[in-house]
Amino acid sequence: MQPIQLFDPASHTYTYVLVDPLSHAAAIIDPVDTLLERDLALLQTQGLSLVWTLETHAHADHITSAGRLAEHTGAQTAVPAGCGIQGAAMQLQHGDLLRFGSETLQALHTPGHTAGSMSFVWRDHVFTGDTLLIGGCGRTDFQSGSAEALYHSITQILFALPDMTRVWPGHDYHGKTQSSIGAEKSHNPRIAHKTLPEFIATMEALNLPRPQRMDQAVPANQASGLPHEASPLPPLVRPAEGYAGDVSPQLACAWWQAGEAVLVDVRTDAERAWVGEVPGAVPLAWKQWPGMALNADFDTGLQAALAGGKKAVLLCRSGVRSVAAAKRATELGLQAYNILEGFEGDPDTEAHRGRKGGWRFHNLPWRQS
Ligand SMILES: N[C@@H](CCC(=O)N[C@@H](CS)C(=O)NCC(=O)O)C(=O)O
Ligand SMILES: [Fe+2]
Repeated sequence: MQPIQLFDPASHTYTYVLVDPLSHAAAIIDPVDTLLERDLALLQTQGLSLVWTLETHAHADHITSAGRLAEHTGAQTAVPAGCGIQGAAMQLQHGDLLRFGSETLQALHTPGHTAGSMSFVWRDHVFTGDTLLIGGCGRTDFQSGSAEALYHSITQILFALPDMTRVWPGHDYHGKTQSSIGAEKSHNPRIAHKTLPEFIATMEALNLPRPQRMDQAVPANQASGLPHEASPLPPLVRPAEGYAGDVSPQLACAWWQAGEAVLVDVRTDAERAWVGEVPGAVPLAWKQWPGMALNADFDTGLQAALAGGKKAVLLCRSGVRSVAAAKRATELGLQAYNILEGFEGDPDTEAHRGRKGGWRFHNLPWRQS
C-alpha cells in the first residue's frame, strides 16, 4: 500500500494522503493552504473520509491548510506537542498512535530541524518531514533547531527503522520523490558515515537564505493556518461579500429569540453530539466544498426552514463552513448571515486559534448531549 504523494511546486512541499483500503478512512500529512481545493477534490473523487490532518512541524516556508481542511471535512487536527501550535485536537507525544479505519500510524519525535519536529511511521513507510530529506536534511539554524539533536534523530531514531522502510520527505528541491532508510544510511552526503562533529560542521557551513515567508508562515502555522487576529466583538452586522453579512453570536441569538431569524446549525450530527447542541436550532449539515456537486438536501432543508420569509443566521464550529453555507443560501434567494466565531470561539484565552468569542462561550442557549 503506497501513500498518495502530492507536490506544491511553489514551496517544493510534499503532502501525503494515507488511505485505509477497507474503510476509505484517510489521514493527510503537511497539507498546503494554496492547494486546499486540489486536496478536497482528491478526497471527494476517491471517496475518502478524512480522519486526521497531521503536521510534521510548524513550517517556515508555507502555510498549512490543516485548520480549513478540518472545517470542511470534520477531520481532527494532530500536531507535534513541541511546536507551539494552538487549538489542535491532539498534541502528539513520541510514540503516540493514531488510527484511521483499520490503519495505525505512529508519531516519532525527531527534533533538530525544529525542536518539536516529528516523523510518522505507517506500515513500511516513514514520513520524515524536514528531519531527513533525500540526500539531505532540514536546516537547523532557526526555530530552536539543533544540529546535534538532528544527528541523534536521524542516526538513532530514523536509521533504527528497517533498511527497506520507504522514506517520504517533507520537501525535495531536486525532483526526487522517495528513498529508503538503507539508501540514506549509505549515501546521504550530509550524514552517512559522518561523526557528530563532522555533521555539525556541515550544518554550520550551509549558510542558507532565510525562507522568504517565514515571518508570516510560522505564526499562521501555529494557528493551523486559520486567521490569527481576534475579530472585534460584538460587532453588530458587518457587511460581507456574497451574503447579507457577518453577525455577532449575541445579535444572532437576539434575532432568533425575537422570532426575526431562523437559527441554522450547519455542523455535522457527530459534532453536535460530541460538542454540544443548540436546542431549537435547525440542524442542516453543510457538506459541500469547492468542486463538489451541490448538496440538494441542504438546499431543500434550508428552503423549507425559511419558508416563512425570515432571515437565516448560520452557525458552524468556527465560522468557516457557515460562510460557505450563507453564500449558498444567498444564491437560493434567502437573506443569510454568518455567525462570527461559530460555536466554539473562546473569550478567555488566545489559545483557541487566537480567536475570541463564540456561541458556547457567551453562554447563549446550548447544552451538552
Ligand atoms: N528557499 C525557501 C526555503 C528553503 C528552506 O530553507 N527549506 C528548509 C525546509 S523548511 C530546509 O530545511 N532546507 C534544507 C536545505 O535546503 O538543505 C523559501 O524561501 O521558502
Ligand atoms: Fe521546514
